[in-house]
Amino acid sequence: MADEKYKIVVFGAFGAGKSTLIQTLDPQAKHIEAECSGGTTTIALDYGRVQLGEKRVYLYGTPGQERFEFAREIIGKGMDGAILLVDATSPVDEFVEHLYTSIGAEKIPFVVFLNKCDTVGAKPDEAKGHFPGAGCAAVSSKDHKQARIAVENFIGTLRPHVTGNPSA
Ligand SMILES: Nc1nc2c(ncn2[C@@H]2O[C@H](COP(=O)(O)OP(=O)(O)O)[C@@H](O)[C@H]2O)c(=O)[nH]1
Ligand SMILES: [Mg+2]
Repeated sequence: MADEKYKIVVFGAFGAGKSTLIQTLDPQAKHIEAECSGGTTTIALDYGRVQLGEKRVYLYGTPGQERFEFAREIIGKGMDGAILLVDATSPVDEFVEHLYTSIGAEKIPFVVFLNKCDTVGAKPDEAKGHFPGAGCAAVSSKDHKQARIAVENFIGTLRPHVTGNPSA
């Protein structure tokens, strides 16, 4: 049986919950930290996999800091879909708006996850207003079931990369 493969890239500001989301979905996820600029700067990436029925989803977490635009561009190559993870407990700032605009320009399907909705300070409806036209889901990256359902719903809207013999 052919597996459908999806490359999904998670974007979001530092502290939005990207690593938490990927770790929750795949407890075996790898969190990679590399030193740049002679050891003065650390660049952090995440990689995890999740199997949803016949769908194999490869999750890549991008570094959240503004100066790592180059890394986001490299990691984003060939993605089938993107998740913009937003901390719904803090105001949507210019950087998050920038990520939203950049992802929108990529012409690939994306969804906005309004994160940390398990906390009393979360204001998902307020955050949602910043992403007109985008599909939004209120989530908690710490909640395995919720995170999995949100990703599954998004994957269900995508066209797969089918591997194996297409005529089989
Ligand atoms: N309450 C709550 N805290 C969260 C959630 N997601 C992430 N956090 C916390 O937010 C902080 C930043 O999360 P992290 O995954 O490191 O963010 P990243 O920089 O985007 O990778 C950590 O202290 C997490 O435990 C969530 O859904 N709910
Ligand atoms: Mg992280």
